[in-house]
Amino acid sequence: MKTDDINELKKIAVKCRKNILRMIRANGSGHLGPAYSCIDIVTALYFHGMNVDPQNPKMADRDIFLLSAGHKSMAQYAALAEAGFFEKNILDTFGQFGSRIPGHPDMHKLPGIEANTGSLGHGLNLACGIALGKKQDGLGAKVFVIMGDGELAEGSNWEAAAVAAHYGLDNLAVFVDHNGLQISGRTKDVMSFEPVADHFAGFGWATKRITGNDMAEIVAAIDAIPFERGKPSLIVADTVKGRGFSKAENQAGYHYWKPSAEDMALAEKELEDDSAGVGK
Ligand SMILES: Cc1ncc(C[n+]2csc(CCOP(=O)(O)OP(=O)(O)O)c2C)c(N)n1
Ligand SMILES: [Mg+2]
Repeated sequence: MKTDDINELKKIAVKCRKNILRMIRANGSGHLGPAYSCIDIVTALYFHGMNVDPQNPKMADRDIFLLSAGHKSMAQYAALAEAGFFEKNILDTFGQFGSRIPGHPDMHKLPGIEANTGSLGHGLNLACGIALGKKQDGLGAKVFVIMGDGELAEGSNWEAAAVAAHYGLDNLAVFVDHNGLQISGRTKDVMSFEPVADHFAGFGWATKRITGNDMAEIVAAIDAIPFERGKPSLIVADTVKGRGFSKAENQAGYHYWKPSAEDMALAEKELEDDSAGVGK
């Protein structure tokens, strides 16, 4: 399941985007922009970076992934399904009453989900506790988090940023999905936390900035973790919200998408013929 091959990872990211469209088709709507924005990072984590086993999702020395921005859930479900954590026909139940893949991730419903997220501003705090515990048990596991850039407006994140540095959690790595948009517009207009890397560095984190839809750059960043011994790692991942569907790219209006039949067909076609270029 794991690969170092960048082209192979790009192809898997296309399959994951197809899984996302499958969920939206089944449910009639979903967070397309947020899921597409981070799916290249999620793909690289599950298929290159993380020590996880779909056959043994609770293995003691596994790496931990927390999707702090839980509204991006389809990205994680897409990768978990592609990796074999659950049967793909479950994708067709997305968002429906009683589904194992509800709108926001639920650790009690699906193997591979480590925490319930969706209320923004909690994932990093949970991750700090888990990373501290993992350090103490000496198994060498890493903890990975994906946050949104709009999510940084939650003050709880900054307490966690201080805690992670204070305890020297160099087994913790955070990707900020830096797409410049949140639910209702540009992060710089709604609530700005720029420059993101400098704020985390001020608390004592080691930081890198990458293009977050560029598979080679994502893989290089993952391979460099921890960036400095004794410090948590922060990756500002410059992404395009909606990357992979031309109409949605960099559009706040596609944060939550209820597609017409024509638009869904167009989004599917762009993946099929790869006119969006995400597999190239
Ligand atoms: C505590 C909390 N407040 C508000 C929301 C509603 N909400 C859902 S997504 C979102 C915007 C998130 O923007 P960002 O973190 O930039 O993620 P993106 O959509 O760009 O992936 C908001 C405000 C929430 N889920 N939790
Ligand atoms: Mg954002």
